[in-house]
Amino acid sequence: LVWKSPLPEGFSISPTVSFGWNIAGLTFTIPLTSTLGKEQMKVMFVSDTAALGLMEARPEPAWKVRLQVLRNKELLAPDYGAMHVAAYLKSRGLDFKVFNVVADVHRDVELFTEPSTDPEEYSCSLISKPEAARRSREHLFESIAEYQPDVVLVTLSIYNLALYTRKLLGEIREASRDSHLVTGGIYSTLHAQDILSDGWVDIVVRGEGEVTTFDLLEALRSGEGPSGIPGVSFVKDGTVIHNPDRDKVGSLDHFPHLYTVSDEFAIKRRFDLLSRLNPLADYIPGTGFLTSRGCPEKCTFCLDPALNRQRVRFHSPRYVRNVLDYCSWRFEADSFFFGDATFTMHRKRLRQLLDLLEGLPYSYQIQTRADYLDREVIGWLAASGFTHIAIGAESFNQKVLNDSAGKRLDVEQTLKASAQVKAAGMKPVLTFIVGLPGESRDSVWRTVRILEEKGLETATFFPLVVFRGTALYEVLRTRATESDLEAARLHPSSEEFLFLGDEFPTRDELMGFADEVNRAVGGRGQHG
Ligand code: B12
Ligand code: SF4
Repeated sequence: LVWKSPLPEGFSISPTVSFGWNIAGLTFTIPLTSTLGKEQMKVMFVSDTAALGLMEARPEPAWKVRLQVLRNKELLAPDYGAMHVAAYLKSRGLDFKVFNVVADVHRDVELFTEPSTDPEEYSCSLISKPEAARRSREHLFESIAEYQPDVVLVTLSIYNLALYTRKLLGEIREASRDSHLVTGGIYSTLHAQDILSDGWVDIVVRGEGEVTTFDLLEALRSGEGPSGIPGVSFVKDGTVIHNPDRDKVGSLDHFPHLYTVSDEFAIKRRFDLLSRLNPLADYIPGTGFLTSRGCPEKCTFCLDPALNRQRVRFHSPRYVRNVLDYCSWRFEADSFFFGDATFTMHRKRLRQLLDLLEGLPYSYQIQTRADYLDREVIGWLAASGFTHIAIGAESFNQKVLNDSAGKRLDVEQTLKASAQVKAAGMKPVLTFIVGLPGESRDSVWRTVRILEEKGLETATFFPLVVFRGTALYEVLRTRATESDLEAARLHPSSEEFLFLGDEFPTRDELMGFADEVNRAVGGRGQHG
């Protein structure tokens, strides 16, 4: 429930001061800035650009029939990060429009339905046809031409299609020459220099986008420009300037929740389509949410350490209950997914949160680490309706796990926690990486045998892809030449690189082996 009260005419308070609070689960929000004497700007969010990339760049093997569940999810997921930013702008009384370049255009479930049954065939669905991509593209550029925005906000977050999006930004620049073109998201945070050097984008929002974007829009509106705004990068007189980082807010509860912009991002439509298309309701829009941000660990393959610097912040249990109440009111689902890196990390808060789940219609799926799962916590989860516990196991080779993956975890802990999760009647969902430095094929097969022996049947093996910005990318750089790196690029639109080495010298060997192992364990490649 959001209560908004405009301040008296002419009233103005610095936009950086804290503005919202939460009493007994109700979020009260007061816009603290005045627009008096300033012109309103036309602000436009472009959502679904990664989905458009999937349709136009067609990265391998995304359009194989066997990947239809993941693909539909990627096509219909909103830009969650942009939703957080938009929710904050809305709570501060700032107007904007959202153009969902896929979800606004492709509204029928039949478009996404897969007629072909051969898993190795390419999709024959209508959404896979060039005509579908063309319609989304037209919607994007017609919307820009019609709306004539002053500011265009585009998500550039996912490495998998980063080069596609950077190219698309050039086209958006052409179509809206006089607007301020702004990007934000994970890739934007870590590669602002590259994005600005392309010459299309005016300003990059780095890190947590809520307050920075609001302050930036205010500065643009007043004519001040971005130079005084922490957390942005921009070009001045041909030079890229990176302003200092912005401190992250202390309490996440200061932010309104992302589903307060459900209408703008067409969440109900996305939810209806996906819940009809996907048999497993894991992270469907309207049924997913992060109750915390960040992770205290620093695995070498993960971007989280670079983004959150091992700091974890939590929403209060009461805030989480509000989101769940809101979603159960808006979307009729029976399963909810918490995408936190380590959902069970804070024991006391976990207990309080579980106590607040009473009376909700959901069962729950989570991700966490094995070292935050003991018998008592597992018992709590089972008793509170949790069904799937995803654990990043990475490798059952202890040396590889610690030295190559940098994961501070004992294999025995993972095995013990998984067995206890199973014994408590829930499903342990284990994810592994194939191709970590030092791990041989034999060692991976040993992991598979352990899974079989322990009766842990829900496991997926992902080939090691390295994101620029991770510790492992630096290792890759020291041993690979530029041309080796290019050869290891996942596909031409990607900024992910396969970690090719002695054991898996070619892409085909690594990808082929991962497929072989997944077939052996029956893995289906969920999210992540
Ligand atoms: C939900 C989720 C999904 C959903 C939806 C993704 C989506 N479209 O948002 C689904 C299930 C579809 C999904 C799929 C994939 N995901 Co995913 N996913 C997540 C998850 C669990 C939560 C994302 C979230 O809610 N973030 C919360 C917000 C608050 O954080 P944020 O996005 O960084 O946004 C903030 C800032 O970056 C900034 N910002 C963000 N966008 C914008 C835009 C503008 C204009 C501005 C100004 C600012 C701004 O402000 C935001 C608020 O502070 C994260 C893990 C995590 N803990 O974040 C992984 C994660 C984002 N996924 C990841 C990956 C690898 C994938 C896949 C590539 C997996 C695969 N192998 O296919 C696909 C790619 C799909 C796609 N095209 O988007 C990686 C991302 C790595 C990367 N950057 O490339 C993450 C970080 C998990 C991990 N640790 O590896 N994913
Ligand atoms: S892989 Fe998981 S445990 Fe490791 S740093 Fe990333 S989020 Fe944390």
